[in-house]
Amino acid sequence: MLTIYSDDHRLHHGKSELNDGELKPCFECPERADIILDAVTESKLGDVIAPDNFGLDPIRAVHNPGYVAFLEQAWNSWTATGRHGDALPLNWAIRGLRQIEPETIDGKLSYFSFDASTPITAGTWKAATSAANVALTGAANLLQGESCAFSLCRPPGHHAASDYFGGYCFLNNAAIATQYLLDHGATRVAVLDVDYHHGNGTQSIFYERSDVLFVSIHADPLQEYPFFLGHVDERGDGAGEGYTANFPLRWHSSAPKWFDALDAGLQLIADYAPDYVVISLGVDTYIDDPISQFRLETPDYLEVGSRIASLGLPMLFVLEGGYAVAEVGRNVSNVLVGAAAGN
Ligand code: 7XA
Ligand code: ZN
Repeated sequence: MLTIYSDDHRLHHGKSELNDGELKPCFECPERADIILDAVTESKLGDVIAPDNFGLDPIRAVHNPGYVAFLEQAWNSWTATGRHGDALPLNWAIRGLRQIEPETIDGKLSYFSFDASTPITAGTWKAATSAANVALTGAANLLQGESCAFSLCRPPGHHAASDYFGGYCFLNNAAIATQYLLDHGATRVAVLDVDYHHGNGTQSIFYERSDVLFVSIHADPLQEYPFFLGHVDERGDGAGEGYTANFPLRWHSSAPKWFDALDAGLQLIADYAPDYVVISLGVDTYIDDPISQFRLETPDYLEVGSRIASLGLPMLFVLEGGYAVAEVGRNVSNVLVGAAAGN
């Protein structure tokens, strides 16, 4: 299995996020990627390569150009106002408020975001575009015949929609890779999101399309972040009706219950018969994850990988969440080892 990685992820290092009513050190930190890379290397999964640069076109194929321009400029606009610390939004245009893009950076941060957990720093744009290139390089290798690749993306992506950021995500790496596969010969791609949190960004990007099947297993949005998407009755719209499948599970759901949902999701993917499967790989389903409430344990991740590989399809794993820093490396590498063994 090929791994794609870039040191550029270190350029994004937020200081704090709003959590439990306090500004706390960001859970999504550079150390995560370093530890995962070490575990992947120790597991002798295969070559680790640097990403190619695909430019902005594949990013603009998924994200609104105005949003991309905002992200590119955000740090400069923020510091031009005399601020030096990380940029965070202050309020949001909820019910009854108008969706008109403001002129100032503070207004734009609010307009283009949905939480206060996702600081923009000096290196965020460079790191986010590099993560997109890491995902795209994985996709390009699949198109060239590779059966399985791991894009070690940081910052993650699945909460980022066409025109908003949040949940530690700026550019939707999995969606960008998926669109690239479709633009280069694939007819159908399945996205399987096994992160603890619902992939609201990915769902909304592909919600009205039948060329992407989006399947997600996640904590019930009635209880858990991102709260406002991920219910079972969200099944797609228009041409996309029937091409979104959500498996929300209650807090503290057992591992067997989680695996039942995985099997049901895999059956949908098998029936869809896609050319490729893109897996949004979060391991914040882990029992000791500091911000999550599921119960998977380290050996379970081998089984996650081997069940996904049983589809017998080319697979691109794209890193999302997982914050139990001491175990995140082994948990991710176990999925990949399980997938490689079953491949
Ligand atoms: O998959 N998404 C994540 O892991 C990020 C969840 C963000 C929660 C925000 C808590 N302050
Ligand atoms: Zn997550």
